[in-house]
Amino acid sequence: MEGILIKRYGGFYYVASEGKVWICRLRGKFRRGEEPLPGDRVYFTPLSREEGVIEGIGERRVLLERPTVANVDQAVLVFSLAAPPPDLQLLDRLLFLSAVKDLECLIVWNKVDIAEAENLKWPEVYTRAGYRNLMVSALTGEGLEELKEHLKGKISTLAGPSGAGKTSLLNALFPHLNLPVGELSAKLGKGRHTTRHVELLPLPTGGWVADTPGFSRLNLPRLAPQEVARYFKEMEPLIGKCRFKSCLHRSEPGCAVREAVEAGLIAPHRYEHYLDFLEEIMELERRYP
Ligand SMILES: Nc1nc2c(ncn2[C@@H]2O[C@H](COP(=O)(O)OP(=O)(O)OP(=O)(O)O)[C@@H](O)[C@H]2O)c(=O)[nH]1
Ligand SMILES: [Mg+2]
Ligand SMILES: [Zn+2]
Repeated sequence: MEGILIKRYGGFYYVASEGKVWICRLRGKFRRGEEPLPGDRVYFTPLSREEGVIEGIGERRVLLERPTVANVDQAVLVFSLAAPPPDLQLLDRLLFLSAVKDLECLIVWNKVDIAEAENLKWPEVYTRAGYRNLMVSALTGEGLEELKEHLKGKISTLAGPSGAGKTSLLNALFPHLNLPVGELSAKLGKGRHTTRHVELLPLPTGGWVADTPGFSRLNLPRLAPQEVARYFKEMEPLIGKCRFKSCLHRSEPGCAVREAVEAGLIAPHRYEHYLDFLEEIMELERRYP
């Protein structure tokens, strides 16, 4: 039979097929690192009415490492407008990595009900940069109908820091799921890593959404330094417009990217993050040539 792997837990693989979930083990032939991941199509032999053995994996279109999930159509990046305040460096990393993987993104700004005034500008800043944005509240329900529309019929993964409200949003959208939600730590105002496993949940509107554990660190991939700007949506159209073909948009004269920053067309923090990522990627090249 064929199915979709929705969760790995305690050495078992949960496979959805023909409207139910099969608890499977792996056939012994799988090597370390070649095991199926949530989102993979798998082939299995039923052993009873709810158990089976996984025999093989279908072709993998996309593989994300953080969160670890395969074959998603889009990443829904959940950040909160207060408690915890949005970590824009992490957001820009996620946008950058998704662009490298050619994966569609949707930024979801949660907790609009308690948003700090200075954070209300971010959705517009990112819309101007060329990204899709939604402002929502899992608590009041604001923006949730629109979010539901975006999830319909697709395989999506949530991603973002712990405490941003990923699980709360799923509960608010689909109350029958009844997923456990975490408290914020009073001292740090951060989440407590309540969701511990990636799990694909079937949507009543068709499609799947993966709830995932929050994280705060994300490494960059190896890339040529000249490629970095291409994965910032607002910089991409400027490529080739600098005086020098090899421009890295740092302090070269006649740089179209820097001119756009100075003219207020590129948000200063985005340019700062560009410089950070460039430096990090060049450091990788120096260390592991
Ligand atoms: N005021 C307000 N609080 C919210 C909202 N959404 C979530 N919260 C609270 O934020 C806290 C964290 O929510 P979770 O849904 O567990 O966050 P998470 O992103 O799933 O966190 P991890 O599973 O650790 O990655 C909980 O105390 C929620 O009640 C919202 O829209 N408004
Ligand atoms: Mg969670
Ligand atoms: Zn330049």
